[in-house]
Amino acid sequence: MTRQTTRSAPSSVEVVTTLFVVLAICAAASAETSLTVVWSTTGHAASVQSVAFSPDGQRVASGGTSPDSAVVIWDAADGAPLATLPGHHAGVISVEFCGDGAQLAAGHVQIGDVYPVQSGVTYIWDLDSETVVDSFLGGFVSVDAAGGDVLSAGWGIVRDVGVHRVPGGQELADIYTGDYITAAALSADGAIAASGKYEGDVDLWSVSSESLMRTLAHGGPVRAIAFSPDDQYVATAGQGEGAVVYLWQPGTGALVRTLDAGDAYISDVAFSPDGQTMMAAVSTASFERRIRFWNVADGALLETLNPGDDVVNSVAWSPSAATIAYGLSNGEVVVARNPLMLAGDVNCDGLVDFGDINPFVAAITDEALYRATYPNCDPMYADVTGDGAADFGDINPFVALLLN
Ligand SMILES: [Ca+2]
Ligand SMILES: [Ca+2]
Repeated sequence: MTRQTTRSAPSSVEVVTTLFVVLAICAAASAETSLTVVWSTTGHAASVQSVAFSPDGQRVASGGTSPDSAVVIWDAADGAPLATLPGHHAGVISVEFCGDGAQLAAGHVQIGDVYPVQSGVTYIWDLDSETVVDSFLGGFVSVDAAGGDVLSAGWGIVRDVGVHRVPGGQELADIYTGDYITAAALSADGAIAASGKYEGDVDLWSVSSESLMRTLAHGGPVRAIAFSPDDQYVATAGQGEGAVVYLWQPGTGALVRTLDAGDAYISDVAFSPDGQTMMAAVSTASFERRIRFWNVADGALLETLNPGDDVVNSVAWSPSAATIAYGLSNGEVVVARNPLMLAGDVNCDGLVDFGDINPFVAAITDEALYRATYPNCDPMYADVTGDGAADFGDINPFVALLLN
């Protein structure tokens, strides 16, 4: 009897093992997805500190630092500049659309005339007339889900958190925090204002009673705060000890989980419109710039994009989640595809196949019918070309996807 030393047919265990190795290699290879840029433009003379989509997804606003210190409004589909709102003071640090998208809140840094002290001021622009209709103390802005309540907080000597209703400017809260504020956010329902400190804690304030609800023990300087669309979570992120995204329950102050990729610092965080995905602009431990995506429910890192060498200061989701926008330290504004979105999967079952033909036809011909039939999907999944429009130009590329 000879010992069998030759390897003939692999056992099922070996096949399964090999398959797992191949899958693992594929998973590792897909961990950094190639970036699909829809458009990019150098619209600012200096660093873009903030970007935001309008509620209808048709416009993108960006705010730049000195010397232009301007807000530019772009066509979200192709990056055509629609308006430039002239600069004020030493730069724009924060922009959000408000008032159903008819207005824009822009937080500025201003330097005193007599003493060179910095403070923050927020201007409310009417976008039709391109005029300033209101102004509030504070440079970090955040808007509730309805778009009517505007938080403005902090910067320099301003240690206040204010909440005002637009249009009209009615004051809902004016809270003196006593702290050097480095980030702020308003909950989706407008009931809670969050302010982050350089020292590391994040305070949650009741807007109605103007009182401190609780303090979240975020470690290290806070650079970004965001509430999930259902206010189930508040995310805090920053640098130092806290170069991770913390997810807290605002109601109890409990730390639910942390999203950690070993990064050096995080510039910005944004929940996807459905609240299921967290996007963050990060610098890695070797100071490479990345945009990361995590699954909120279990903290799994889903995707990483490499946007180049310039710092990503700000990230934003389009309302449909088909695209993202980001602003760079070199003055560029970029709109790119959401890497988690499978173009052509128009019925959102995770596959691009013949089952997508009918929803594709509906998406490009009858959007109302499409939305009624697929309420949890989005017609932008039919935008196979990635030009921001789901239309007849997508037919041939969609057919090619089906046949390949
Ligand atoms: Ca499908
Ligand atoms: Ca298209």
